[in-house]
Amino acid sequence: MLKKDMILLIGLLVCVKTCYSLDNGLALTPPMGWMHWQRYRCIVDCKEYPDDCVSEQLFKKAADLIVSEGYDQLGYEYIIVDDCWLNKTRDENGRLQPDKDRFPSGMKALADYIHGKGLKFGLYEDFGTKTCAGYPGVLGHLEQDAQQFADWDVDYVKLDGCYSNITEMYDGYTQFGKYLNETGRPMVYSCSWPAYTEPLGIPGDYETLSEYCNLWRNWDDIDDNWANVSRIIDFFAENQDRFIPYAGPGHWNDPDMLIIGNFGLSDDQSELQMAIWAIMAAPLIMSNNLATVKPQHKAILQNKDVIAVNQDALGIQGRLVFKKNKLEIWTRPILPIVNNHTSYAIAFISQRFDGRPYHLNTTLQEIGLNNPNGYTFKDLYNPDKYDSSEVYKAIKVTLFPTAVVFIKATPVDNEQVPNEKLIEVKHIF
Ligand SMILES: *[C@@H]1O[C@H](CO)[C@@H](O)[C@H](O)[C@H]1NC(C)=O
Ligand SMILES: *[C@@H]1O[C@H](CO)[C@@H](O)[C@H](O)[C@H]1NC(C)=O
Ligand SMILES: *[C@@H]1O[C@H](CO)[C@@H](O)[C@H](O)[C@H]1NC(C)=O
Ligand SMILES: *[C@@H]1O[C@H](CO)[C@@H](O)[C@H](O)[C@H]1NC(C)=O
Ligand SMILES: *[C@@H]1O[C@H](CO)[C@@H](O)[C@H](O)[C@H]1NC(C)=O
Ligand SMILES: CC(=O)N[C@H]1CO[C@H](CO)[C@@H](O)[C@@H]1O
Repeated sequence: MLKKDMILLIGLLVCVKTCYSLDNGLALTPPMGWMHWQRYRCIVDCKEYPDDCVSEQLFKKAADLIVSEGYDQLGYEYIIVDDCWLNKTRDENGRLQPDKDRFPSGMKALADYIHGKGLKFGLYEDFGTKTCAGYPGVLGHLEQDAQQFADWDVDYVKLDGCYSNITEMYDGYTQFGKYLNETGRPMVYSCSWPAYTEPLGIPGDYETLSEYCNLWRNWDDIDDNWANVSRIIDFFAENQDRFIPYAGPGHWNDPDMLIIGNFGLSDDQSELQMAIWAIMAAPLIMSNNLATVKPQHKAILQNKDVIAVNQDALGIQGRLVFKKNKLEIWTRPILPIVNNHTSYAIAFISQRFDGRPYHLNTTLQEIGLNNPNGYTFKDLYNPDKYDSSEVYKAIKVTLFPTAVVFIKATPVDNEQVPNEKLIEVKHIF
């Protein structure tokens, strides 16, 4: 079977439930970029915090650093303004206006600056009477605000859900999506709707979300600590059968921002967040100070192999396949396809805190990797670990507390191997 047909077939299998998904041509792979919220919150006092307040300077500096530090070359492209950019009142014509002390040049000028760097511009609003921080929400102005965003050359809209009635969210989120579409300007549409219902025990309407939104926040906000990362991973694992069918090119589950490069995660935990976000086909939206990210954290954020897993064109969200004693195995089917078998990203993670190492071993078949000829391995954080001419049918890894071993397994096609004797099939236990 042609590789192209195989991709299509897998695509169809994945979209059984989502064949009416949003078609604005955007977010065919999970969006990548930078957003201010987790790191900078709602700092509006620019006298006291001139370098950290939510102002046009902050976003211009982020755009500069995305380019000068080479993040743009890896795919990070959206510079997203979260809450606290607005004036507390609309103008005399009912239009949204930015706080003119902190955004004196206006939003169109900021969009132009960001576009001038070859990047894209994201902007926050809220379906409700007010944003979470108390600025004007879009309720009562849906069409006008969608048009305003288009007029400002916005490329990505995050629509939050504070100060709104959850029974009105179905109509609100779908209607705003229609108005965005009617502007004629393609804008990625990020919906926070399920983040307001799931914590109340009300399952998100992922069928509708995938028809109207490019991504949606399934759960609570992330803070800068391991406990939050761990809770999000557990929540997505517990609910994976509900979430995974709706992920695919153009529409993604969003477990929230990458906090790598801040204060709360160890080096191992940073590798782990990046690996699991890659397995989950999650948007890679950093929220950090790009000027002070430590070199080892920058290397994680810029790991090409891990980003390639996240951005894999099959667009299949991976899943938890094994869990015992807080040791877990996650897998995600990815390209290339060899002999009708996909490759896989495999993340072995420990959520334990006791300092001792734990061995985790499995045959590849037990975790769903069925190529009879075996697989070659690449350890994505330790690329020299495996010799690419060796073939494996099983694996054993050593895990330390809250750490990850992240492997790419590529199926071997024996017919293409010139000298079978060169290949040693290994069972490592
Ligand atoms: C907010 O808008 C009001 C009314 O348009 C205006 O008088 C005021 O100067 C604005 N304040 C800021 C900080 O933008
Ligand atoms: C929420 O909206 C529904 C439907 O419009 C309405 O019946 C209900 O009273 C509203 N609840 C609140 C608290 O406003
Ligand atoms: C609007 O929706 C139509 C139908 O899904 C789609 O073909 C078109 O690309 C969308 N346009 C924009 C600007 O999102
Ligand atoms: C993150 O931790 C805070 C407390 O710091 C908590 O309120 C919040 O619910 C947590 N979020 C998640 C996603 O677990
Ligand atoms: C590839 O897989 C498909 C779907 O499982 C199957 O129909 C087809 O016969 C397979 N082709 C080969 C060459 O094994
Ligand atoms: C976690 C795990 O899979 N451990 C297994 C490793 O292999 C030994 C020996 O076959 C098993 O006893 C463990 O259960």
